[in-house]
Amino acid sequence: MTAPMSHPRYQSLQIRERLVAGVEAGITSQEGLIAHGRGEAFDYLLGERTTDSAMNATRASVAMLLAAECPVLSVNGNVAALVPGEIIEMSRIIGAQIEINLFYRTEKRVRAIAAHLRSHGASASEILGEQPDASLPLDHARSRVCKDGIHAADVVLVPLEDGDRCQALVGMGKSVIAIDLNPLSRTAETATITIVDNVVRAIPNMIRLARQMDGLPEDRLIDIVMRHDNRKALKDAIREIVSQWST
Ligand code: PTJ
Repeated sequence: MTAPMSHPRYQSLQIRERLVAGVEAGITSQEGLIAHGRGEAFDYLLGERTTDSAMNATRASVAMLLAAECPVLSVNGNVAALVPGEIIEMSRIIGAQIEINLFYRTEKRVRAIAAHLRSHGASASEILGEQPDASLPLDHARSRVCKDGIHAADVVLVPLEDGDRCQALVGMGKSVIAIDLNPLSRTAETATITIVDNVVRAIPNMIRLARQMDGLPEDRLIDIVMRHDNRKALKDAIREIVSQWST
């Protein structure tokens, strides 16, 4: 079914359809649909907009990625279905690797995601994750990473994360940027910077800011990162939800 453009929830229905198509194409897990439903509920509470605190976190994240020596963008089944072209575009502006890393890992789904990213213009060498050769201290499939990718990264972007891997990456001394609509999640609290926004808005915002900020001196980028306080940003996000519904 294709939602009519006149439908008041057209955008939201379109996103759902992209994820359902992702499941049908073997890219997104069925569990990904459930995770999306949870995200939708928080997005509704946020007013389905990028809040001021999310934009501040986005700016700090872009500064962190631009200042990084070895940045990696982690891709799962939801991200591949929702923002495949945008992830590739951002990786090129930032100079980051893309690595497929799945919670519900099957080799078939990893291959389908890699082929999907290639069909959106990525070259084979831009996509890591098909042949993991290193591991994170985790007892599930997300432990399987690439030596030259997530394992070596100093900054990892983890959209739609589970708290475990976020904790493991931070424990390894890496800076972690999470994109998570739930400001109360373990991931949101554990990440170095959390962007409380929908990936379909956050990644295009990151691309726009990366274009503007590319070329800023390193000390300026580091200053932007240092002035960001994740705990305060999460409190601001909760305040923005409350004020959205209390007027
Ligand atoms: O493709 P796989 O196998 O790696 O599986 C991916 C999922 C997302 C299924 C897996 O990581 C998972 O189970 O995630 P969780 O633990 O359900 O967490 C997903 C988080 O992402 C929740 O806090 C949601 O609120 C949030 N979320 C869902 N959709 C979006 C989102 N955040 C930003 N943008 C979204 N579109």
